[in-house]
Amino acid sequence: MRVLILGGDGYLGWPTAMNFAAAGHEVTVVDNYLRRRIAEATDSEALMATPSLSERAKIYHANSGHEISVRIGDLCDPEFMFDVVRDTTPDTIVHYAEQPSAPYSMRGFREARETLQNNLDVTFNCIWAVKEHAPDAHIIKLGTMGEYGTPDIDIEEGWIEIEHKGRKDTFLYPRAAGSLYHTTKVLDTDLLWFYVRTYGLRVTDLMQGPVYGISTDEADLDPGLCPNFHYDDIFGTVVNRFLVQAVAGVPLTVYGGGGQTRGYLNLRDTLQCVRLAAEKPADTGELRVFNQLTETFTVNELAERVKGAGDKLGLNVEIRSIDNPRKEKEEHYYNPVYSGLTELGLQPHYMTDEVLIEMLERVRVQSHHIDTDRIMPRVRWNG
Ligand code: USQ
Repeated sequence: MRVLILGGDGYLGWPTAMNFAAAGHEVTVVDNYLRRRIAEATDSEALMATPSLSERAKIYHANSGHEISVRIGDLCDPEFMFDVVRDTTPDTIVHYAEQPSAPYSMRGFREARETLQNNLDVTFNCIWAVKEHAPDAHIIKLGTMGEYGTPDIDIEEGWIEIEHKGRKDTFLYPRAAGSLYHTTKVLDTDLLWFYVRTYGLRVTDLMQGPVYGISTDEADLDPGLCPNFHYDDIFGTVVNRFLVQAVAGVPLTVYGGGGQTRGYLNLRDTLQCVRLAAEKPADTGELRVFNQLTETFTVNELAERVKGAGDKLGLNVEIRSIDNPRKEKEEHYYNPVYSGLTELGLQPHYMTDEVLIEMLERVRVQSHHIDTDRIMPRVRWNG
């Protein structure tokens, strides 16, 4: 397949690109380094410095023999998006090209507007580029479990049948996101659904939970191929943050009561899910939705697991609840369905003690790079 990866510089975009190339697909990555610029502007750089995309493509080629083509540019510019799609004639487009941080999107008016505009412009331009120049291409869009929020009923896989006054119909599952970032993903889904039913596009929308991990088969070939691993309050997701905090001797930052439950997955499983979705695409005129997670935990359970693994390494990990900077339920029902990707062939890597210990050891090697000033939350939802 010819695979176009939008947002190829990201935590998930770069490992995905290498994984598709390793499987023999023809891969092009596109990015404008938006996340790098925001990270620099907010003092939120990743734990290990990552080379530019073209340098990483060279390192990967030297280590594997596989080529990855790189295009640098802003996909919010429709002409650039159209050129890229015309030039690459993709079979599959993996769309990660969004401002990915919930806290950044809640930092103030400028950041909220930047998130809204960037995320919706890229999705809109992608839809039109496909419609005009590659109508048979399969769009794989990274959505989020956060689109659903935390309703007091089971979360279905994208769609729900509703019976109302004796009649029935099927609708997108109701959404109630908890940040402006997550809301942009709800709006993306609505845009995609409109164009799927109007123009017969083929789309898979992956509702992903928080991802953790550093290792993939390809990333482990060379230190320069490592994903950008964030532990700061802006870009770091909770598991990766807890791993770094455990190594740095900072008490694990449980926000509020810690009963918040989410669906987690290992970075290796993100790669599997995206590959499975690409290799078994949605039909023409189908918006296929998968809930992309492999297990659910409360924040308190996560903290206990990281503490358990850290203590085995002699780290003497502490856990401390701090005032929750977000507006979210700290105790709630959470029961999502997530069978679709397993039916496609997903073989989960669960969060075992062994997996946690291996990640802690990887972080420990980089402990001299940890800046503990980047750990406490700086953005408040009601700020
Ligand atoms: N949390 C803590 N302590 C921390 C950091 C986070 O208790 O130090 C809590 C948060 O309050 C939240 C949960 O952990 O309840 C998850 O937070 P997170 O920062 O790991 O994830 P979030 O900001 O919700 O977003 C992340 C990704 C996003 C993805 C989403 C899936 O950044 O791209 O869409 O996870 S989900 O959380 O299911 O919406």
